[in-house]
Amino acid sequence: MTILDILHYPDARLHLKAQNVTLFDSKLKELINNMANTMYENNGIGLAATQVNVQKRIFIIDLSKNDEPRNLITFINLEILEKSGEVLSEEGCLSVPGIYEKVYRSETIKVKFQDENGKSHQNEYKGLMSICIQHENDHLDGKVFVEYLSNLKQNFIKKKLKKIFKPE
Ligand code: GNR
Ligand code: NI
Repeated sequence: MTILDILHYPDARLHLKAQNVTLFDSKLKELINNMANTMYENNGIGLAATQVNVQKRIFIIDLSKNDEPRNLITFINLEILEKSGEVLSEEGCLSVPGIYEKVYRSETIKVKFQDENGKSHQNEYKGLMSICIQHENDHLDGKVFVEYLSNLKQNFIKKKLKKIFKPE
């Protein structure tokens, strides 16, 4: 069981753009397995490959409650086909620990993606799943949710996190 290191904002590697997955092999499954262990260990509901310093278009989400069986969903090469509506959503991020801020997201999204076996799916999502998919897909484009906030707030958050994660 491998727990991967999570990059913390403002790490420049969080702003790299991820590339499509072309090979659906056992190495991919191992990466997804390690990402899942890392997400569960840190009590996250989602994790994007960018956050563990892998620039591939992979993210995972599990919205199951603590008293429910796990329900991991793997999204590979996701594309947003249609968006509609707007909602204010309070978000947190494992790469921005301790910070919770409201940002605007599309309410409903229609997406296509592949699963860990390369099989294609098309689906419409609303609610927390829609918000989480947009948050994770942003990571793959090199975007962290705090970039939707004012520069003043971003600078405050940078200062605060630099203090916490100061190299010894
Ligand atoms: O654990 C997480 N919670 C969360 C809450 C509201 C909106 C998005 C998220 S995703 C986040 C995990 C994470 O950082 N994924 O990239
Ligand atoms: Ni995040």
